[in-house]
Order: sequence, then C-alpha cells, then structure tokens
Amino acid sequence: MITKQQVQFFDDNGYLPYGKVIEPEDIKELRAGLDRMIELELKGGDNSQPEFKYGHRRELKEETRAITQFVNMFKREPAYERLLHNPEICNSAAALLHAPSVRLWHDQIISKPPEDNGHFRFHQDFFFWPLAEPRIVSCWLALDDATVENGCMHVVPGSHRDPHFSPETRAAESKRKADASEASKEFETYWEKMAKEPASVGKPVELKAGECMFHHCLNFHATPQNTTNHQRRAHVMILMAEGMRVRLAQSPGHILVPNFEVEDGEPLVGKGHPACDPGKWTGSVLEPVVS
Ligand SMILES: O=C(O)CCC(=O)C(=O)O
Repeated sequence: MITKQQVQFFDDNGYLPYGKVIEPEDIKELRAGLDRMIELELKGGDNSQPEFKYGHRRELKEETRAITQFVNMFKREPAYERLLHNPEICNSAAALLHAPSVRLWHDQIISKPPEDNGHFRFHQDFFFWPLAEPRIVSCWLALDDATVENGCMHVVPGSHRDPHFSPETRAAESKRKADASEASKEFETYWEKMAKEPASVGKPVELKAGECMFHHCLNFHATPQNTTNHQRRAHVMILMAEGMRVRLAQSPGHILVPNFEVEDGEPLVGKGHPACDPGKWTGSVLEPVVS
C-alpha cells in the first residue's frame, strides 16, 4: 500500500515511480487484449463508440502500421476493465489526490512502434480536458519494459506547483497571445516554449513491465522517440477525484464530450466514467452485441 512518504514525494514533485502493480500473467492478458484490438482495427475497426476511431491510423493496412493510441480499452477488453478495480492503483490514486475515492476520466493504450512514432512533446494534460479542477492523476502502467531508448516517460519535477505553469498563468498567457495576434504581433506562450524542449531536459522514469508511475495533470511530461526494434506499450488510466465537474469551456471539442450523460457544470458520472472501486468489477459496460 502507498506510504505517507510516497504521497509527500508526489505532492512535492508531481510524479511518483510506484513499482509493481500487476503479475506477469496479467501483462500477458493485457498484451493479448491489445493484439485483438489491433487485429480488429486491421479488419476495419469498431465504430460503436466515437473514441474508438481516435488516435490510430486506419488508412495504413500493413501489419507494421503505427498503432499509437486506443482510448477506453476498458470498454473493449475485460482485462483492462479489471485494472479499474486494482486495489493498489485505486487506493494510491485516491491518496495522491487527497480524495476519498476516484473515478475514471478515460483510459488509453499508448504504443510506440519501433521507428514509427514521433515524440510526445512536453505538455500538461489538464488543459486538453473539459474538466473543472486539476485534481486528476494518471497511472502510467508499463506493458513492456520502458527505457530511455524506447521512449519512457520523462517528467519535470515540481512543474505541477510552479506558478509559471498554473491555470491562472495559462489564462493570462492565452489572453496575451490573443491580444498579440489581434495586433499582428508574435507572442510565444510558456507551453509553446516547453513543447520545443527535447524530452532529455526532463527526468526519465524507467519502469519494468508490470510497474506503474503516477503523474499529476499539471506536471510537464514528454516521451522521446522509440529508437529500438520493439514496441513500447503502456496503458494509462486517468483518474479524477470523485465529484469532478465538467467544464466544457476548457476543451469543448474533446472526443468524449458526445458521450457525456451529464450537463456542463455537473459532476462527471455515467457509464463511461466508472468509479475505481477495489473488488467491485461488474462486467463489461458495453451492451452485448446482438447478431
Ligand atoms: O506514453 C506516452 O508516450 C505518452 C503518455 C502521456 O503523455 C500521458 O500519459 O499523459
């Protein structure tokens, strides 16, 4: 179970290399689930949810095509849904957010195929999401050993608490940029400057398959290119403090907005956002397919 020292480390640094949370047989099952999804995509894919079409290149038909991202694997494969009820993950995420419990925002596979995936440039996740408060944590779970060579996570320790990178500064800089643009002038925001930095300016977090790290939604992080001959697969569960409200203004076009069962300003609950409850796996959230 998570310790006070680990929570303190996360509070100070905005990330936490946690350690092992699943067993080798779970890794095998998760990899097999991803292989089934890739197989399905190669046959045309599953269009039953808007997010299933996002983040991968269906137009490339050969086996080696870039599979970069699959959103909401928990809806497709039971092994991924079971992760939502992994006590180490749920209890740690709640402790890190100082919340009584957490709920899923979404999950995703991020797979860097060999030599066919660019960098994830430095970014802060929070601003991509239509959510009201930065009380959100990602659990980044390695499905392959993650190393500097194959594109492991790189973080900027303490950036989540740095006032230069806060939501208030972001709003002020957005306004300065808009004003500059109106006056036909250039203005480079802090996040545009950060996105130009190589991942190597961050601290690498190397993990063994089956281990996870957590990062805060305001923490700057990046992953470099995979320069090896093998895939680098990771599964990311993004967990929000219970009671998190929708704030559409922050990201009105987000891929998951059409699925929302609640209105702007309301706490985000519903089928797409199950509670992360140890021991309460209830089966698939998708309706059974009737043929
Ligand atoms: O896994 C990667 O390469 C990038 C993941 C990422 O940026 C995230 O989990 O927020």
